[in-house]
Amino acid sequence: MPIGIFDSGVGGTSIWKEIESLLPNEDIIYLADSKNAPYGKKSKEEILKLSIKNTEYLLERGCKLIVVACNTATTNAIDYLRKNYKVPFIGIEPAIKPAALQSESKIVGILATKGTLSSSLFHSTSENHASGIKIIEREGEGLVPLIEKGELQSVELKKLLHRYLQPMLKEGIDYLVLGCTHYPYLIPLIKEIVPEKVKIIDSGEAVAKQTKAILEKNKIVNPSVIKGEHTLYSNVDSNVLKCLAVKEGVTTKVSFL
Ligand code: DGN
Repeated sequence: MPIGIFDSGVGGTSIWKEIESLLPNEDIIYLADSKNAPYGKKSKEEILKLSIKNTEYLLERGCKLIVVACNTATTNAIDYLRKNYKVPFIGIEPAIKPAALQSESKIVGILATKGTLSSSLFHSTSENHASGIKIIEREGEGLVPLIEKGELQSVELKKLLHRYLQPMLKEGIDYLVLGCTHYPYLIPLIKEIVPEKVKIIDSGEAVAKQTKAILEKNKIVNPSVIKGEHTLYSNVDSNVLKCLAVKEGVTTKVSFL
């Protein structure tokens, strides 16, 4: 039985890569709901409806566990999904806690979507795990649509990143948390803007470790020693997914719905 992963587009492939690295024998089905991206500005009801649709698509394909590889969908839908479906769900949250623990300047920047920054889950995590830390929040408006279009080097993208990151640097951040699964694809550009002493962190590795732990706890680890099969579905015919789906040593089938 495969692991299912969904995101509001291609960004969650950053999580798929981490999970494949840690669990190379697992079969994985990834669903990119690019047609409805970005989720960031949609209402809670709309995000919930789309998350249910994505979940049912993956369950129809026999998935044994579902990773909600989208911060926005996690904050808005994971409680409902956990209550209403039998399979385990892994969600993703901005890595505020590790950044707060390691920050020396005690000033941490977070770049995420409006849906994530305004959620109660994000606020409770910040309050519980980052007391005494100044958090500089910034909505990455416009970034997800450009990443969905594959414009990873465009002038517009560079301008937006400058606009969002410069104020954080002025405030003295020493950690930058990427609170959207699309943003790891911006790391090369971000590194051109922020000095080396600013550490950039995302939640991909932590999600992969949590996935492994939950598979083990539920005794649903794939016993096979053969490398897993990977199918990435998208409801938009995009070359971007094909490009982002490339992972060394992994055979991946990309299909459009
Ligand atoms: N990858 C999604 C996330 O992590 O929140 C992007 C949200 C969106 O669609 N804007």
